[in-house]
Amino acid sequence: MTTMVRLFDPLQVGDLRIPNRIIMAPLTRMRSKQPGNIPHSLNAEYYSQRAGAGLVISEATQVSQQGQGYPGTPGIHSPEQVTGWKLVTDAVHKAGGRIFLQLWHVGRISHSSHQPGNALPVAPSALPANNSGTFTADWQMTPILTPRALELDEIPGIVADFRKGAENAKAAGFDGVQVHGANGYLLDQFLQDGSNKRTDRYGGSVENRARLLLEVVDAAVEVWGKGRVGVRLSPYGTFNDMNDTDPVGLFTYVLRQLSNRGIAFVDLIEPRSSSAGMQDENLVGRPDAAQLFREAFQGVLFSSGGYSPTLASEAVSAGKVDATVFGRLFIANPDLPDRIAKGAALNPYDRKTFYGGGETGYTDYPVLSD
Ligand code: 8OZ
Repeated sequence: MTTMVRLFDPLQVGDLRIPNRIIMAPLTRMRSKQPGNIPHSLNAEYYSQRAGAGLVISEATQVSQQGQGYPGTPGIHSPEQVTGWKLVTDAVHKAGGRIFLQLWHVGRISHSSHQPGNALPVAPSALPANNSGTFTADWQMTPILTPRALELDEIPGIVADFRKGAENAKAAGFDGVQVHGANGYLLDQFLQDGSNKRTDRYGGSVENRARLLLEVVDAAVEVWGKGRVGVRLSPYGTFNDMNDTDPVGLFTYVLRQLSNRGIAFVDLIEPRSSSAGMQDENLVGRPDAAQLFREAFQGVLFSSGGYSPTLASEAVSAGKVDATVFGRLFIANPDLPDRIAKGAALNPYDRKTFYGGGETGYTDYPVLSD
């Protein structure tokens, strides 16, 4: 006899028991307080409105100034940022929620205007992403720069920045951390052979290309314990000019390694929606990541990528994934789990207000009880 799992069945995610399988995606909104990229009360209000999620994952948060690539994204490397994030975690906890911080380094997806000393962005290899452009610190679109390849002796410093970010996240009252290994940022740039042409122990074989991600995960686990660390990956993702000659071989290896570590969860972004809101979802005929990789990872599997409530409920009840991650629908529906439970209509999202600005399109979406 089998019982159908539902979106509203609780789930054990590492050390946490979460009340539903409707996860709030990490969502870049570029609304931290300036100068200093500091979370503030507006951000606390936004996150607390969404505390009904089984788990809230914070927006991508740079672990160092070098790790920033867009204006207004928050950091987790200064004391002021830690104090600012405390407002957010307190507000989410007061509203009954749970929140992980997403640890981020953009690598080559940056511009010298964000970098300490106006330096070049860093990457595994001196290869620019073939992107249409990038934002300077004062929101000007500008051509992307050719990054500087990290020296071998700089890599321990990158791991140390992630470790410090994990420690700061603890001081800021988060419930855990998610390592951002997806979407063409630094850790993904090391993973995939389109962007990693190194010939040292961080390039070449799959084992070598996965080394940096795994070192960062191990550092996060040392700080938090394996039950409070998650990882996000985007196999077959093409956002930020990513490509690899053997995604199945690469990500099967990475997922087996993560499986052996017994971390809290992995979130796989489905390739049908590889591009974080920059392009439209549902590219037909793309591979099915949950199906391809479920076997390689024995732990809790989250799945992201243009889910409707119906598709999410089907994926969970079929046992294909353990929980589903919602981005755009959570932007527009602070009470998304409540609406799904009641079968209520969903507010449409307004793409124009995704990035930057103030409360408009951020904290002013209506809830059912309004
Ligand atoms: C959209 C705009 C800027 C950054 C990602 C952190 O794709 C992002 C991002 C998304 O993971």
